[in-house]
Amino acid sequence: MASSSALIMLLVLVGCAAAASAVTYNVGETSGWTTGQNYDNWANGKTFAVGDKLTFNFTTAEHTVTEVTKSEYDNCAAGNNPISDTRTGPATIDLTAGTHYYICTIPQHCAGGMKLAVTVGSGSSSGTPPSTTPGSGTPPTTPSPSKPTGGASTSLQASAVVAAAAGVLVKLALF
Ligand SMILES: *[C@@H]1O[C@H](CO)[C@@H](O)[C@H](O)[C@H]1NC(C)=O
Ligand SMILES: [Cu+2]
Repeated sequence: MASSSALIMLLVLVGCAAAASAVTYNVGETSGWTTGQNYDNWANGKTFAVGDKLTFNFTTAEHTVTEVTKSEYDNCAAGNNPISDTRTGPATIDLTAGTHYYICTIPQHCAGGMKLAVTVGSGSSSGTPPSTTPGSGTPPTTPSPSKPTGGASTSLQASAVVAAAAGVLVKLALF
């Protein structure tokens, strides 16, 4: 039964590739969500995609993760109706498309560094997608597995793995 164990291996590999495409970010890394940090520096250079998650590591009652508007973020002042207000830590938040502004509403904490803005791309890549509109121009039969553009390459690699796995499965079935 060599073919069935090979098949299981393939399924595991495909599963890992799919799981690897969504990322959970630990905000502030080992420092967690606390005062005295610079979360702009932490977020700098990271690409956030829909489906990724942010984990804010903090002790309940010591901090909050409160999503606010840009002006509230800029002024470090949450209104009475924040977009969301998470008071239990650690907190994991699913990222949706758009720019999200998080602050801590404990007095002086936002001014003390507890503010984070993240911009989440609408899909596979960060910011404005380049020229990868499906169905336009390029012939659809040739997959291009190595596009060197940020987050897009992850999903392209994942689909390349899936395509390769499908090909091997067909070969196994023919044995
Ligand atoms: C969260 O913070 C606690 C206390 O500082 C620490 O022990 C724990 O390792 C942190 N967890 C992560 C995932 O960083
Ligand atoms: Cu705080």
